[in-house]
Amino acid sequence: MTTVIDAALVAEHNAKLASDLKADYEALGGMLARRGVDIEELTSLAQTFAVAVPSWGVGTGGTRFARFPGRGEPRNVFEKLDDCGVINQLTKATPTVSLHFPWDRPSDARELREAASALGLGFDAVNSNTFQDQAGQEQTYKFGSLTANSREVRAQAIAHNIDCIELGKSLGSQSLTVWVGDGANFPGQSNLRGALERYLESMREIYAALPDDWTVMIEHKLFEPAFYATTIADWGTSFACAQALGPKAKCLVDLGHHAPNTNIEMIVARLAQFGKLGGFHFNDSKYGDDDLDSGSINPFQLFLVFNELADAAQRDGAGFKPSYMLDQSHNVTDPVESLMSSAVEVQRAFVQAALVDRAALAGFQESNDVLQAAQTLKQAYRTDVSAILAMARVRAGGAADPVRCYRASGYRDRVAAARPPKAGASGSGIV
Ligand code: RM4
Ligand code: MN
Ligand code: MN
Repeated sequence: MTTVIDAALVAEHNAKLASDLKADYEALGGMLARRGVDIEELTSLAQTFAVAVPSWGVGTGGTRFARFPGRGEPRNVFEKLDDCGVINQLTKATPTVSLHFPWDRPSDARELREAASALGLGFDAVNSNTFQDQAGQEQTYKFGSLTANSREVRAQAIAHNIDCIELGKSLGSQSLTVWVGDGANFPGQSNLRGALERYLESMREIYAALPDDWTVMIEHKLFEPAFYATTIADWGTSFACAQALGPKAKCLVDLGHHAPNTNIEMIVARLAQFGKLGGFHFNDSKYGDDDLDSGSINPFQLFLVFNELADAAQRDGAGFKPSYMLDQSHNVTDPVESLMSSAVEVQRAFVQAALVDRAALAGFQESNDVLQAAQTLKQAYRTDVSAILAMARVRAGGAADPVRCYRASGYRDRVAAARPPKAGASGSGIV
């Protein structure tokens, strides 16, 4: 396996931090032991955690107003993979990449698959894009894609999704995520029920092209780019469509795709209860689809989501395995640093949720001891599990402190020199 960062540099970095980490780990281990928790079990559990990196996240994003490019942005899917290789090498928590077509369309799928496996990477869900027109495309998505009035437009959008499945098959992916921006900007612009009927009709054709071991994930989003009425705006619509399509259709929860203050953990509980929780796009937000770094605004919400996931795993056993993916847009930070720290924040929530004393919680719920029930969650959430996460990384060959190690490696300077920006290119990311 090729490592993008020199393995000796990572080892040297870890050696420098080894005695501090040992002391922190032992102190935390002692504290947990007094609570009857074995730190080693948590560290092994932390090592099982994996979240996919979105290929579109390694370039600088942008807003509707501007995009301020970063240095050394990847200019093609192979360079994106290198950046993803760094993220996984240092965090050991991101072994897969989620690709977005046509942005990442390879000319040779085998070459791409080999490049990924040389870096120790695989592929998670592939994503279709019918929210933008592509050069040379015959029909425009200005008035919708899978829900469009025009049969030709719908046919083009369906064909693109089927093409994504084919590409995904050749890359070893096993799921397709469909997010459409379709909807209306004005009351009366479109027949609300008719649009959803057309969506289902289109999705049935895509569903029919899925291999038996594939899943299609329906991603809902409250608004934007359709500001008055988005066709797949909420989990209820997503759930109804997944139900109507069949067992291979599930729902994807992007944390930023809800109104502020929505109880997202309850949505997670509902979807899990009815067997329709397909996966996540993790990010954080203050107002809308902000695509900020996971855990940067509301880490308690992230913990509560993982608390529901731990509950579902306990109830449903090994069959319960939603996909974990990041979906973020980095405008003012180095995307590699943001993605590394975000992966660690999601992993932190996963480990903290495992610390919840579920039997005690169930007892307090049963006896209506509200305060103690709430305190049981808070005790887990307040526990600083950083030493567990660092130890899990170091034991797997990752970095004790991924951002510090990354900065010491000089990777960004190296790629800045090797990847001069292409004139006129918007780079990767969502613009
Ligand atoms: C959307 C949505 C999708 C992603 C695009 C790039 O807001 O979150 O998951 O495909 O952004
Ligand atoms: Mn998303
Ligand atoms: Mn989004």
